[in-house]
Amino acid sequence: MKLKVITSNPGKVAEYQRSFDHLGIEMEHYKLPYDEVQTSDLAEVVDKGMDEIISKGVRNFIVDDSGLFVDALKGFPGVWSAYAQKTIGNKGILKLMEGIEDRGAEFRCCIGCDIEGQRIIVTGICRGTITESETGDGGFGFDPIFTHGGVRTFAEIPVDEKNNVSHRGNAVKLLIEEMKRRGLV
Ligand code: ITT
Repeated sequence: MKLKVITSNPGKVAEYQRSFDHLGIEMEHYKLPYDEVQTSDLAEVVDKGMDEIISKGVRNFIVDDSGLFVDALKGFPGVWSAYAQKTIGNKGILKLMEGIEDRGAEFRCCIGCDIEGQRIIVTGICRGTITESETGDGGFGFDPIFTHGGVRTFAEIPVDEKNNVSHRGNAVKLLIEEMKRRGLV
């Protein structure tokens, strides 16, 4: 079986491929821009995005809307994560966090999967902390400033290790459970 991963982000595709390898499901990077509705609810963005993609005749795909929610910044950048990453970047987030002791944050990932005419939407969370500086060359986005275990950042660990604990990995676990429950895999 093959699923399209509809995203502009090749890092997401690599993570999905590792997560679905053991099921023999192949991930195909598919670029198709779709509107991301302005809402504070990741699942709503995904649900509306899926309607639009299906209306263009594309089926059997995954879409993923994710974000970093920092406690001390009242959830910022949250639904504005892509914009924040492009504008102020990781250095800008670290700057906003200067002198702040509460470094708590969480990544959230909402996955929408269209498979054999069925729709599954799941959300995964990963709690962690914002580091004092950027570390590591792996991963993407906010990975160099986020640590789950308090030592290495997501940019310093292999994809499999990130998938074991990450927001996306946790969402994938729920997705696979639901696929199995429905007899789709
Ligand atoms: P698409 O919307 O095209 O899928 P994107 O990278 O813009 O790609 P999101 O809107 O879901 O994806 O992500 C918002 C931002 O959060 C973006 O800058 C990502 O790089 C970042 N992000 C998402 N997941 C992440 C992860 O696992 N690790 C680090 N940063 C992540």
